[in-house]
Amino acid sequence: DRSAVTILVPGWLHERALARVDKAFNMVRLDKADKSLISDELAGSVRGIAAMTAIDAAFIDALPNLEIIANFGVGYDAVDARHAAAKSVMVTNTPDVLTEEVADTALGLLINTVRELPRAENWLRQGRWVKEGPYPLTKATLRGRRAGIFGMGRIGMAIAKRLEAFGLSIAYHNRRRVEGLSYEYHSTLAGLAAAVDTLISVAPGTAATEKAVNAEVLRALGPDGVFVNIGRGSTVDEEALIAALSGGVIRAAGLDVFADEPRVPQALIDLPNATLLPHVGSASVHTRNAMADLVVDNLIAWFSEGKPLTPVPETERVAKPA
Ligand code: 8YV
Repeated sequence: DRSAVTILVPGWLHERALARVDKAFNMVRLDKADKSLISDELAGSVRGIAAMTAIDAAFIDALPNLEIIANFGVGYDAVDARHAAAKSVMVTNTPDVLTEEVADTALGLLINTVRELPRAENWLRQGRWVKEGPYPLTKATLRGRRAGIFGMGRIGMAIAKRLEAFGLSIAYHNRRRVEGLSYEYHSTLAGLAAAVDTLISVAPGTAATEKAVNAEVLRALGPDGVFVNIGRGSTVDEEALIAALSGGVIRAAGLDVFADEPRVPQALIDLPNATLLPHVGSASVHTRNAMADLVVDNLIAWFSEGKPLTPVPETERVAKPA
């Protein structure tokens, strides 16, 4: 009987996910994912978590009968998946359903950054078109650009497909070369940056990608360089990026993600050559509904068939307890 299974929802969650978890299971909400908020009675009864917030090792350890953590988002850097695997706890994420939306956002952000469209719109809104004449010609163009993609997964591929249609050449850096892919592969990020002028990061936030986009990479990208980040803020050395943008080491940057969201360094906000978005890559009603459904469908599949729909690689082999 699924309705007797307790699913814990710590912190804020998408409304549709809440409604469906509540309907299918015994839903219990918690202010935040803090183990000090868990009563002894709750500790023993929780078998699943649906969350959009950080789930650390201590929180996992505080729930002895936990079987599954369904993460809202394709990136699951906020969940300690290695610890979950060690404790035989399944972790799922929400791939595929957001791929095209995030790729669309990446292209919009790239064009806004290169052609200064948000600034041009402000020019009109501030009445400067009438008073001062046309918005100044943009120094940068998409024409003739060479794109480098850092992180050639599902979203990276969808971005590459769009860039091809826009006439850009494409190269990439990934942990491994992708079999059967004809784009030029670079085994290092600095090598990729040196070969291109437009670097797009789609990389996940892991220990290996921490501050990977550093001063050396930005220098290699060069003075006409454009950097776009749609992956995770942790993959960038933000201080080095601010220095590169203010010192003309690269031309411009378009960022949807930041190291300490929702806090964005004032130095970035003050830079005219930074185009900034509040982490909206997947944020349409359509796509967030699909992500919400996948979160709940993973929980339902786990508790009815013993197999989730989209397990993360770290917990792929975790089996449902008898
Ligand atoms: C999430 C995202 O909605 O999927 C991801 O990895 O970054 C977004 O789509 C966001 O992380 C909130 O959990």
